[in-house]
Formats: sequence, C-alpha cells, structure tokens
Amino acid sequence: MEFINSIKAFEQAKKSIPGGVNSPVRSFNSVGSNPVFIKKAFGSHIEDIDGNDYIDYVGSWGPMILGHAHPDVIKAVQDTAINGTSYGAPTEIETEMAELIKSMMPSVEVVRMVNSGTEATMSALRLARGYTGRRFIIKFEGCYHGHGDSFLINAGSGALTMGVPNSPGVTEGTANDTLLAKFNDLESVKSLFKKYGDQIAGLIIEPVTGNMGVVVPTRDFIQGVRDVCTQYGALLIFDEVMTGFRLAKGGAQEILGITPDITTMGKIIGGGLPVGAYGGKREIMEKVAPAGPVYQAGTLSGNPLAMAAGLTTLKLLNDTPDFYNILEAKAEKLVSGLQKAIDELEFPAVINRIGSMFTLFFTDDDKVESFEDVKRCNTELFAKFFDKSLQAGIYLAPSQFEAGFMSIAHTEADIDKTIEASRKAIEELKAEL
Ligand code: KE4
Repeated sequence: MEFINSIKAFEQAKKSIPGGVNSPVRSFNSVGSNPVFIKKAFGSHIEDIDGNDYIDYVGSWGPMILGHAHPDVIKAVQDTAINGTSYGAPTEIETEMAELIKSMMPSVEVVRMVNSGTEATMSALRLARGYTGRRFIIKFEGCYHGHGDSFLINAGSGALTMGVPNSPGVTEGTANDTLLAKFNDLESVKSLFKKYGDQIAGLIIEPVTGNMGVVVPTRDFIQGVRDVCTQYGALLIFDEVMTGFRLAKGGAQEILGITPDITTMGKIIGGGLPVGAYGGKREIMEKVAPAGPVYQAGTLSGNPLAMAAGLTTLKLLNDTPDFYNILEAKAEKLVSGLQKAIDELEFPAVINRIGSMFTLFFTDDDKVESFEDVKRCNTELFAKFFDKSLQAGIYLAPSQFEAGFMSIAHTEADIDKTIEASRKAIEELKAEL
C-alpha cells in the first residue's frame, strides 16, 4: 500500500493543527506510524486519500454501529438540514430522543443532551457534587472519561492519597478532589470509602472498560461497587459513552444487571454527529438547571441535525429484530477465528470480548482482568501487528489500549479476510520473536 498523500496531508496539517490532528489518538503516535487521512466511508469500509480501502474496526471509536453512511441516517440529516441546522430553541425531536433513551435504558428517568462524552461526564460530576453537597469523586486507574480536569489524574503517592495531575494545566486543587481506585479490586474501593466515605459525592466507572482495552468486571466487583455507593450515599455514575446502546439496547447496565444513579452517554446516540447525554433518577436530574440549581448549558445541545442522526440510529437499533444477537455473532466469529490462530501458532496474546467490543492484548499472561495486567502488554508487538494489519487493509484502533468495534455492516467476507490477514501477521510476528 502507498501512503504518499496521507504523509503529505499530515505534514500540511501539522502546520495549523496541534500534532496535525483534532484528537491525539488519531495521530498514530502510539503505533509510531503516519496516520492515514480518510476520504470517504460506507458500511464496514473506509477509504483513505491514497485510494486504499480498509475494513474498519474503529467505527469512529464506537458510533458507527450501523456502519458508515447508513442511508436512513444520511437521509434524516439531509431532510433536517434543509429546514436549518440549529435554532438554539427547543424542538420536539429532542423530546422524542429523550423518550426513546428512557425507553431503552430504564434507569434513566430524565436526560439532558450535551455535545460530547466529555461534557456528559463533566456535568455528571458537577451534578453528583451538587446533589450530595460532597467533595470527592472516585475514578479508576485506566478508565477514561474524556478530558475534563477531574479525570486527568494519576494515583497519588499512597493508595489512599488524593490524585495528582497527569496533564499540565490541571491544578493540584482539582486533582486532590479525585480519588483513584483499581478496576476489579473491590478492596481498593472499600478502603477509600472507609477513609473518606461521607465526603464522597460519587464514583464514576466504565462498567465494561474500553479505554484500557476491553476488561470485563467480575460479578462481585461491580455488585460490590454498587453496594458500597449505596451504603455511603455516594452516587454511582456509569460512564456508558462507549458501552451504551453498544453492548445491548440498555448498555452494560442491562447486561450486568446493575442500576446506576447517573448514566453518561455519547457516541452511538449521535449517529456520528456530536452528541453526549447524561441522565438518571428524576430526583437527581431535577437538580439540573433550569429545573434546579446545578448549572449546565450548551449552544448546540440537542441540535436538530445531531438529534436526527442519533434518533434514526437508536430507532434502528431498537426496532431491528435480533439486532444485538446478530451483531454479537459477527464479533464471536471474528474473535474465535483470531483465537484459533493464536492457539495454533502458540502466540503470546489474550483476547477479551463482550458483545461487539473486543481487544487483542499482546501479553505473556493468560488473562487480562486489571489495569496492572494491561500495563504488562507488549505495545511494540501491538504496533507491529497494527502495521501489518493496516498494510493488509484492516483498520484497527492505533493503540493497544482501545477497543475494537464490530458493526452490523461487517460481512462474512470482511470477517474471513480479517482472520486470514491477522493469522498471516501473527505468523510473521512469531517468526520475529
Ligand atoms: P468524547 O468527549 O471524546 O466524545 O467522549 C469522552 C469519553 C468518555 N467516556 C468514555 C468511556 C469514552 O470512551 C470517551 C471517549 N473515547 C475515546 C476512545 N477511547 C474517543 C477517541 C478520542 O479521544 O479521539
């Protein structure tokens, strides 16, 4: 494959955009190669500006569950745009969207639309603090909730100390209000509650992680987190920006059978346009302005175009018989094919999959169940696998610490080709080990 035009485009972009991209992971820095610039996409495929075609398992980082440029979504956007693109005033489609979200995710009794997952999670934190009158938020090492200051935090010196900034520009004061726990380690949560319990406003978690790669919670862990939040009166915030409407109609909370107090959403509910949302119990959400005192606002929140794309997407997910079983079967076919290659070639790797989300971890361990496990992965080996896959026309997330996404548009031929290309890449890597 040739990447001449993408290489030129990246050099040009770097003159005017920080790092040449509008979101860091797109730079391919984690895999040490030049990013490909995309010209167009349809269904399960994307095409770069050099004319290279790829089977796409990034799907815009989750939103494209129906595949790219779904005709119904495109038509909804076109039909809406001819009547204007934004009014900054209430529209009935926003109410229709809210009602559909509520019907698909019953823990959400009232929901506010925003413009990104970051806005949703930032707002959820402010709401938790405003509702409880408390200071601290617990998050988990390895979980990502967008770029809000309260989330860009590393663990402090001791397990029970407050966080420290992990980005310039985040103040000590902000960092000190975030406490760090360990995913799948209930004791790390309980010890924070024992020490700070009545000062903890909320705990935010990716109920199934995607941002350290896919890691599934143990039953005892996620139930224990729910129970300890209830015990201390802290709000449990499920960050379902990635898992919402992805893992099931009702997201991870439906699969796990856990009811959070607040849920944050994004990605799929925008159908590819900028949308986020946060919602939950009426008693909590009615603290949000103008119903209540917790301020949050947005010029383009609930704008008609994004609502049209998102509502059309959610309706298709909600109304297509057996959608999630069909989607999961595609993911299972891919992963079992990859697993067969790993087993037969005796290659050091572990695959985690739940629903249509999966991650191939390059590790000597026989399981990946925690951030500690994830940190032992061989990112150099991943980078080589990524590059071989890209050359073979398979577009994976350019980082070991991300999730892959199957769409309903991926065909049997796509999956067979992916398995074949991956087996070949693994064979070549095995020879280099
Ligand atoms: P956005 O602000 O990027 O819309 O959403 C932030 C966010 C919040 N919560 C979860 C669980 C998320 O996965 C995200 C964003 N996910 C990343 C992918 N790991 C977006 C890709 C990017 O940063 O460019």
